[in-house]
Amino acid sequence: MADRPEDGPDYGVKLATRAKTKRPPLYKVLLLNDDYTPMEFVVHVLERFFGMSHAQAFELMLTVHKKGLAVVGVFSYEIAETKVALVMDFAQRHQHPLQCTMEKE
Ligand code: TYC
Repeated sequence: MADRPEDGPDYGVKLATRAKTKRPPLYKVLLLNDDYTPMEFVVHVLERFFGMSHAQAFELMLTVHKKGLAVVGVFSYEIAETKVALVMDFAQRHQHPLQCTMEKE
């Protein structure tokens, strides 16, 4: 503030110059390996719910099979939550123990 008496007292409060735009947090959706879910079922899940090609889905399924888990995608909270729910529901309806979870990035 300029030091003109007509401005009143200067309390030294710094005015914000820029609006703070915080990016919303992102969440990783993880697929976990198990010994019972058929490989073809996992490939189908990846194609159906994550828009992967057959080749991409097969490769990621093999990564989960070998390493125990893999990140399937990164999404906003709501989208990640929905994907996890859809996968878990689909697996349950087909009586497979496939597990899908989410984790803050
Ligand atoms: N391990 C399973 C099998 O040998 C295949 C599998 C892959 C299961 C990925 C789950 O997320 C998974 N049939």
